Amino acid sequence: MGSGDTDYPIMKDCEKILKILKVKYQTSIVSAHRTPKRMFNFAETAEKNGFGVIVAGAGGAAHLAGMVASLTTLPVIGVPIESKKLKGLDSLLSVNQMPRGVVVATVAINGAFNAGILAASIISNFDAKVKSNLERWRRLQTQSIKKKPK
Ligand code: RP5
Repeated sequence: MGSGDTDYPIMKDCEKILKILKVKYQTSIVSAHRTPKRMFNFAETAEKNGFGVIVAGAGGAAHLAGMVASLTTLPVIGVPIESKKLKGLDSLLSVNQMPRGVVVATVAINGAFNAGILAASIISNFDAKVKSNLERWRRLQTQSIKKKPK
């Protein structure tokens, strides 16, 4: 995620679902603007270091996800973090409006939980345990929906 104080409280939601689905993860601050060399190094070595998916959360002029995507062929999921002045519309467009040929799969503003689900879904293509965890979680979610309001 980026270096803003707003980022981790939101990205914790991603950690939450990854824990539930038992997907191994690492959380780091990799600021596109303030630590560009760290970002470059992280993205370039991510595949070699065993990452299967990268979830990148940033807000405002949110270049992190797009720049990471430009440096790796791993799937990159962008989480636009809500900003104060424009309520995250700036973040959403920065993350989502990628040029043809470099892709960021973008979730909703503050959609870190769904980013975790999507990451798990990608991992489940080559990890049977994660697949069954995800299927079970989806079943439980369906069962938890009431037929009528109370
Ligand atoms: C903050 O600026 C946001 O939270 C966002 O993640 C950040 C982007 O700046 P860098 O971390 O790339 O410096 O407002």
